[in-house]
Amino acid sequence: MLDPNKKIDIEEILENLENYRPRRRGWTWRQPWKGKMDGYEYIQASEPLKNSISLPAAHYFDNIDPQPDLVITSEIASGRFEDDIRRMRMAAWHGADHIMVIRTLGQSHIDGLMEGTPEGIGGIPITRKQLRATRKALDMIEDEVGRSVNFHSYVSGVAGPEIAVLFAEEGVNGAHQDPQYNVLYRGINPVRSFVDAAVAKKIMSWADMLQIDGAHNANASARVSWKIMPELLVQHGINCLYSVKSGMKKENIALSTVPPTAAPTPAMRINLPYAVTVRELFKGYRFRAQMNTKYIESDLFDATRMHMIDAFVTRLTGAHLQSTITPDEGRNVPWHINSIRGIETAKHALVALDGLTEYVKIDKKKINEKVRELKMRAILMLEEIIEVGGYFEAVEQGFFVDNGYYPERIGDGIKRKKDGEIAGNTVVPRDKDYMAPVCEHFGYNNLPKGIKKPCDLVGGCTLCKPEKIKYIDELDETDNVSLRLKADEELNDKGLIKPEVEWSNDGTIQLDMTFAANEEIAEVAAMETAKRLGLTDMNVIHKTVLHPSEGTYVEIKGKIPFEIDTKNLKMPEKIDVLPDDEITKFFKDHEISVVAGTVGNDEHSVGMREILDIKHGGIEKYGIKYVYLGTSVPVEKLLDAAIETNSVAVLASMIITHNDVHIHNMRKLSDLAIEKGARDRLILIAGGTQITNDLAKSAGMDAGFGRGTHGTDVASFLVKALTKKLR
Ligand code: Z97
Repeated sequence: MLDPNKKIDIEEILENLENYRPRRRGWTWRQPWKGKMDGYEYIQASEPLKNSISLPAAHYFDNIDPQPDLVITSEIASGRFEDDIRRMRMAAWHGADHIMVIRTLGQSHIDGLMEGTPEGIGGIPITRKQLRATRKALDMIEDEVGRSVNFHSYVSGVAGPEIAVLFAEEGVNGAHQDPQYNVLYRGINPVRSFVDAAVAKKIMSWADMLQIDGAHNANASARVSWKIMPELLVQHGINCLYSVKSGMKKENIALSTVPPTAAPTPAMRINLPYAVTVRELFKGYRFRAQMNTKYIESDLFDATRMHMIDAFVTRLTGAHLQSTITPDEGRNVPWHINSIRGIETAKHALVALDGLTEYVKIDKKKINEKVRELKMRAILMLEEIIEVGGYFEAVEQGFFVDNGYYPERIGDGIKRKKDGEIAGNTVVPRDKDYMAPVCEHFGYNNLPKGIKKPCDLVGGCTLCKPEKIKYIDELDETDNVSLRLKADEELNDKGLIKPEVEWSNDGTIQLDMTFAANEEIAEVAAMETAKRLGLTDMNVIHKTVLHPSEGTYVEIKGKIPFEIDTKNLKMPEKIDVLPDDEITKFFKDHEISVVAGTVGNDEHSVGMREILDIKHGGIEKYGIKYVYLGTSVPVEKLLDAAIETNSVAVLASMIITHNDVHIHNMRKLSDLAIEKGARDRLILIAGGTQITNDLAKSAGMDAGFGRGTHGTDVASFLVKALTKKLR
């Protein structure tokens, strides 16, 4: 069982890995849940988590963390599974239950299975060791959060069927599989691709995996992605029906739906009719909503805005999974923090839009005209595909990813030859007497009479008898998980730590800065700044022009040339702040008043007022009454007022510090309180930019509060001090 206060132990996961078996097979949806949290009713929710991190504003609402009904996806693929596992744990705590180890390059180019854990293959898990270690870690993580976490990658390339078997054996829960992807984007022979897909889909069906198609890649590849809306419907249709015919359940087939356009176009008027069309045409299938990666640049805020608008479409039209694309897709560098931000955006949007359609409905009459038009365009395209002789002929003629709005065609589509391309010469007809002694095999199989299960002929296959699976450990002596962990261990043993964004202790940080200069100058100036700060391996990762000449914002990433020694870190004193509700309840049960003022010749009243006033969360909001005596109040007056009003505490603000006047005033306050016989019943608190708790206590105060103090800190302290007095 994982301990939330301890890091996940990768060594422990690797231990006895050769004998580990995934404990379940197949995809898991969230358990629907309806109910109230902190008095708020949720309609589109799922079972709450056992351990989680809620949204930033949750502390105003008793720290509730409602989970939306949709599965939330996070793409995590740094290339090192040991690092991915840690991020998966972070993601699961924030609300992701679909972890896709998938990136924009790689696996499809590999023609066979590999062993070991090489990190250089675009960050994808194609080895048994990677898969098994990840699934084992996720089994532990799902116990910790109290919800199933789906593990996902992709079944593509010439090695597709082999990968499908590997995934089925290792308990992978979902995968992208779409023969059109291989054809269009990886130049694999179309016939081979479709034959492989049938075999792979059959295996995926046995493993009860969720399948996501590849239509979104047309969105990302087209020059103007809304123009390919009719084609997207056709692509979805081809993969859906092909999957059903290969033996897959409709409920396990997910369409990869992407809003075809984004602002600055009037996106909603295009995306909404498209979303309605897809859902009408593909009833009974599942919908995976993803942002359009084509339009996600390196700007975090733009990605977030797009995500929110897209989530609105999701809530209006319905979906089963919500993906989270981060600006990293633009930069192609995975960052822990952006994965989490993406998940938080999805969770925030879906929870905030809970039950939206109870009040807001799509005007079907208005939208139907557009929906009908899209359907007609798609049907016409299908008809033309049949006319020219079928899918393969259509691909040869460049029907797909053509930037015309069908039936318009520009002639810039992707063309692939039915008889050519990668692995073009590998397709052979199956012999009449073909026989394979394996289960879940696609197509005809001439089993000897009396044999019901093909693998009975060989004493079981790996699907029926997992003990037959051969586990091969890493073969590469220079690039393997043990070596990578060792480097980390050496640092850990010395108590050293480095910041990270991608891999453990990679030493990378991000800096942002604004220069009052044009883009060219700002970029170079930013790099020079980073260089002078001592960073290495620097890159500009984002720029925003604030004005052509007045200013440019630049984000840089780079590595720091040092480690931090955690043994020598001076930890600040921890101030425990009580939850708001607890403070409010206390002061409801114990009505009190305090006196407050700035002391001596001090006219700085702003800080004090912020601590008192309700507007910025001052102590007033908890029901504490205060008598504010104003500025430059003599110490005597503060004490007399406290006694007269029967107050329990004095809040003395002091900003001026020359000649140590603040220390002098604190002492005076304490001495005089003793003299008046009131010290025992009064809590004396000093505050100001130069005040520390230690300083105040040494000068006779009960507490001191410095820069950054909020009303809640002071109220929290009052609760604790008064509780002690009451005992
Ligand atoms: C997504 N953000 O979530 P390669 N098969 C299909 C694919 O769509 C992909 C691959 C294979 C995206 C993920 C893009 N999708 C990234 C149907 C990739 C992977 O091995 O990298 O060539 O292909 O869908």
